[in-house]
Amino acid sequence: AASTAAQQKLVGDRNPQVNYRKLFINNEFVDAIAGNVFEVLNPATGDVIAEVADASEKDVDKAVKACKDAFRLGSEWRRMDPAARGDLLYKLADLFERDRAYLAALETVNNGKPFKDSYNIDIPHCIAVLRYYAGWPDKMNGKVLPISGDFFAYTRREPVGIVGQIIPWNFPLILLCWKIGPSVATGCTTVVKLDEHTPLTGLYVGKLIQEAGFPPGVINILSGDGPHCGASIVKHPDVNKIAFTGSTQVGKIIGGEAAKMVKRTTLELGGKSPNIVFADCNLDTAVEMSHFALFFNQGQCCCAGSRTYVEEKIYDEFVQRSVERAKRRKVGDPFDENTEQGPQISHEQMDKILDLIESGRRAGAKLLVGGQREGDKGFFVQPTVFSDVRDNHRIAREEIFGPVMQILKFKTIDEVIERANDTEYGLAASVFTNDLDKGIVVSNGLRAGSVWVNTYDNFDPVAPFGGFKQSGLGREKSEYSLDSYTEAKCVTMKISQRNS
Ligand code: TXE
Repeated sequence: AASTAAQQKLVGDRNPQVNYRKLFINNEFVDAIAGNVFEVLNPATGDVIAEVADASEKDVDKAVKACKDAFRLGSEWRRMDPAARGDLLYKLADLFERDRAYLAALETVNNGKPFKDSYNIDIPHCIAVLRYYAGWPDKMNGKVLPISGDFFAYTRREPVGIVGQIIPWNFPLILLCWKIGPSVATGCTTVVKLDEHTPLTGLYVGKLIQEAGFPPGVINILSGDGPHCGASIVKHPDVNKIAFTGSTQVGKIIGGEAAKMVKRTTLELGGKSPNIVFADCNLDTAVEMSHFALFFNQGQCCCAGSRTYVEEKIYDEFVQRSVERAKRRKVGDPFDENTEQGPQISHEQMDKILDLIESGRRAGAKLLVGGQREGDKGFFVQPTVFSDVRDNHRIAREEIFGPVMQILKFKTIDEVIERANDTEYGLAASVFTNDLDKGIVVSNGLRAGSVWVNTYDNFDPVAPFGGFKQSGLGREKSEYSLDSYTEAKCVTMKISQRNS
């Protein structure tokens, strides 16, 4: 019976009901003021799943007004005990746990990622992140400062205020939790914009927020596009901070706009992360983890290990084994429990990937497996591996965001560190070696925010995540994330006499 129960867990509902299609403002579901809607697709079939409200500037105004009211001095939210804010996050995490199968099914229908990943990776990670942040509100201590003279001085860590959060489609729920977690923990109020491809789970979270008992206006959730809805949030004069995850191109526009009003900004952008495999590694582990580093989530990870540098001595064998592994990768119906790879998010993304594959072929890289669209329904791309890739090929410089692996050859440590760092990005990197010294020296030499040694994609909530260089600004998760959601206020008081 136990094993039957375990098996049943992995059967996801292919037709989860979509009950929440409206904007979540002030704890209510409302239509967009202009009455507009847009279609949401299932990327595995290309079929329309639902029509959802399309927020525009007026709806953003309404949501920001709700944030502002919730943040007023003396409001329920401002008066709430810090520990009680934590309790709300614990409650929300419990509701994610209760609805795990439903949330996972809805995420898979809308995003295309395998149900077993949504169920075993995405939703448990969301729960862990919410619980991590739930523990913070009553631990955000200020300091008493040993100031000179007859004064008494202390600092307070106050909420930055109204936060606008814009998220992409590759991890719709995870990135929502990465953003609302610190916002709630620090006592901010938030307007979130979901990605136009994947708004369904985020709108459902509105219902969970209502159920958890958050005061109205603390978290508002909008579905809408980038240029109208997203841009209006960024430009809104009452929004104090912007947190964005998405392309480097849009990140630069948002960073520029925000800077005009001196808004705080955190940006989580693109990457072209190097994965360095030394000859002294455990080859089985290195092949499997390098495969995972690139192909996980259909290759749609900002930190994908998309430049695999392999030491000359093991290059041929590594290439051969990686090709065999890619050939075994199961592509198809995301609800089939053997499926490892579902569709890309959209026709547009699929075309971008196929175009980059073509550029690799034309540039002279060796295409060893894949290279084509898979089938003619949905947006599937074959697992693809290139060897003989050169540093100047487009496929070695641009973010592909798809299931396309580039394997490059290197000889020495100094050479590989220099080549690994020769990029405008700096999000993640990894090293495979059994030589401790090499592991540390290379990790310290890499200009990237996360370096994994003999592993990849470790996303513990306790660990910070963010980019060097054009991969971003600031850090998410971990205690480092709290700085960007708080202002340090220093209160200095004249007293009659200070003693030691
Ligand atoms: O991203 P966009 P797209 C990369 C990846 C992918 C490429 C394009 O390489 O192929 O970006 O994807 C909102 N003001 N990443 O076009 O446009 C938009 O509505 C305010 C990496 O989907 O950056 C969505 O909510 N907001 C990335 C979000 O920005 C705007 C994940 C991301 O969309 C806006 C996704 C504007 N002017 C794509 N324009 C990662 N770092 O993981 C768009 N948006």
